[in-house]
Amino acid sequence: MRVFLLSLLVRFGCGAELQLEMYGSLESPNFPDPYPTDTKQNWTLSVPDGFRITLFFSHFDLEPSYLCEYDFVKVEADGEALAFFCGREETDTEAVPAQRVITSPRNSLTVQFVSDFSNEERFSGFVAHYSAVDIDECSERGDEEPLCDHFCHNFIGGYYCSCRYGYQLHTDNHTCRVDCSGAVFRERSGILSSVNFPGPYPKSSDCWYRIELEAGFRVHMNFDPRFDVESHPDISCPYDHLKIQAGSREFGPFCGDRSPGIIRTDSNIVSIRFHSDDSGENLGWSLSYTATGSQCPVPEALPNAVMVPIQSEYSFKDHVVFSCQPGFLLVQDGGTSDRLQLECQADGSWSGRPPRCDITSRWQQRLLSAVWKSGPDSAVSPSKPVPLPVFFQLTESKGGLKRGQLAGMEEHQNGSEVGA
Ligand SMILES: *[C@@H]1O[C@H](CO)[C@@H](O)[C@H](O)[C@H]1NC(C)=O
Ligand SMILES: *[C@@H]1O[C@H](CO)[C@@H](O)[C@H](O)[C@H]1NC(C)=O
Ligand SMILES: *[C@@H]1O[C@H](CO)[C@@H](O)[C@H](O)[C@H]1NC(C)=O
Ligand SMILES: [Ca+2]
Ligand SMILES: [Ca+2]
Ligand SMILES: [Ca+2]
Repeated sequence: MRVFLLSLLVRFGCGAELQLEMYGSLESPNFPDPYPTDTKQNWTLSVPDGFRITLFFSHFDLEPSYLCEYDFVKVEADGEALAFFCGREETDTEAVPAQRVITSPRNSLTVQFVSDFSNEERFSGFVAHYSAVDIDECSERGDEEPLCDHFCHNFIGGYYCSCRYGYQLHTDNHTCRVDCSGAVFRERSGILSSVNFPGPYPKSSDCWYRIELEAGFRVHMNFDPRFDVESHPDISCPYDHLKIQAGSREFGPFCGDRSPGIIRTDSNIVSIRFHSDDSGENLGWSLSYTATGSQCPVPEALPNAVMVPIQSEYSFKDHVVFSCQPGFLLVQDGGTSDRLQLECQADGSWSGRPPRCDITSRWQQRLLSAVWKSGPDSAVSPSKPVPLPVFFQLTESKGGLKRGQLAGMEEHQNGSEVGA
């Protein structure tokens, strides 16, 4: 007869080898002769990790007794009794194995046999067989959290986990992480969020995001009210957290279900780190950011000049273009031109000085200052006509003098560069 023994070798760190059988059998002492009296014997069965043991009694013949107090067989695993047998047939107070298959929760099992001082009826005892069966780790989890974050694959003697496309198995072999670092946002506005938002974010991941704008901008962030990062009632964000670093300022850690709302940083560079641990199903966070530039002073209205655009405030990167009213000449730094563009710079100053609009000929300048000497009211009021040559120049502004022109006339009157 061919005996086919399947066994696995399990290596231990110290080098010793323990042979773990995949199946086997056990018998009561002296079987098939009657078992001895006053006997206690234990069998410890073990199979490789990843398996459990099934035990089946093919023969069972013990002395019956009330609640099996004389002779008995007890099956235990991990300190818990799985079966307690005696007798020849099932009664109210005695249990026999019959066709029952006993299954251990894990890879070991002990069978204990005890006989008392007598075996007068020559009970023959028992024969039992055991074998290793695979544990289906993927489907036998009950209410516990699944072993694998995404996919679980059972095989004989073990199981392994895998992840959805775009994720990597963490070195814990169970959770699925993402490579979510290194994104740099260089636009003046944008949206950042945790991966999958508003779906559960990946576990075991560290995500770094950076907003990098030119110096001169300040980043403002506005968090979506939907905010859900795993938290703890007593300890500050021990599991998952969001931290923001902006220049020398730090914001966070943030976790829980209250959105951080609006965060105004003074920095043009912001880094955001989001850490998640290996469990939990939380929905994450999202934020939109905008940037405002350094503010430049509103340029003063210049005499006879037109400035576009007119805004209540000017910030970094904004432009203004100056040109002069007809009949006036744009002068800057000794030269003349049609128009001049100034830019609001990173440090909140303009890229140059505003130009000057000089009247084109000398006699016109004289007339203008002569008119001015009769008093400012006469110049602004359309009901009091001013001498023709000057009025001719000023009608271009359609319906009277603008503030800038009025101020300009003052300057012309006492300004050293024009000379009366
Ligand atoms: C057999 O195991 C049981 C517990 O499982 C223990 O109480 C008993 O002392 C053991 N008997 C022998 C003979 O090792
Ligand atoms: C994960 O699996 C690899 C190969 O299957 C193994 O070498 C490693 O020890 C495992 N890591 C853990 C933490 O179980
Ligand atoms: C010109 O007049 C204005 C107000 O009328 C005055 O503020 C300014 O200092 C004067 N400039 C000169 C150079 O006198
Ligand atoms: Ca007995
Ligand atoms: Ca398995
Ligand atoms: Ca978590």
